[in-house]
Amino acid sequence: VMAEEAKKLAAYAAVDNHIQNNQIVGVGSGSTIVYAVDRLAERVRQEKLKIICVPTSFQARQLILKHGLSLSDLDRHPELDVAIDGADEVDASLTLIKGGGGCLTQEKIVAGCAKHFVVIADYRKDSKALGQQWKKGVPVEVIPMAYVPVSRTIARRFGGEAVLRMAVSKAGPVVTDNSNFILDWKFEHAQNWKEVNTAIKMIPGVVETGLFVGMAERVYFGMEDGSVKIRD
Ligand code: DER
Repeated sequence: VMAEEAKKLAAYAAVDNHIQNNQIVGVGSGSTIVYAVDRLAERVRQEKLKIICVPTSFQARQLILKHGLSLSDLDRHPELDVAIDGADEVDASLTLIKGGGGCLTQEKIVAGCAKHFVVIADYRKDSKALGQQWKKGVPVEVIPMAYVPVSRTIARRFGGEAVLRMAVSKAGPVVTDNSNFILDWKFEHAQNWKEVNTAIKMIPGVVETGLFVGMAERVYFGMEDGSVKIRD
């Protein structure tokens, strides 16, 4: 099957396995999650489920509202039963690169508030080691006034280069839902991702990294043959 169909297979499997009545659900961002919200809305209607959704971006918020699902936030629901989100790449130990869509910060916050964090992805994201499939680097959200020193520090300490993400449909850099910039760190070789995540997070001006280490409980991969592979 094509990648889009594979995304749908993963999304439906995750929603059907993890969503039940009376849940608070974290809704991720990107294109794969669109299929999950479609399925979630269909089940809410058919089974009259009571579900409250907490978004991870303006995009997720729009998805929730478009489907007439109950919209809430972490002020009212700081503990979520489950969060479902996509990923740009998944390695053998379930370390993720996220942030291809620029929503990594709120995604990581919501994932961290969920009892269970479940990832949905097509086969292209299935990797042995970060960087093998995803070539755009690790996104790092930064305070705009700090992007140059942060970029220089990352390159000096960890190699490669951290490039300011420029917008396509707007002049100038991408501005996140949190009014920040994004650096895409094109790393050169495998790292101790747990250590690197912490070290980058500690650089003054860094808001969040797109490295999700030890957070995902399970990944549903939609495969080319139409099957769904689960990695725990
Ligand atoms: O930007 C993000 O973090 C998205 O969740 C990304 O990781 C997955 O986006 P996709 O489902 O469109 O590939």
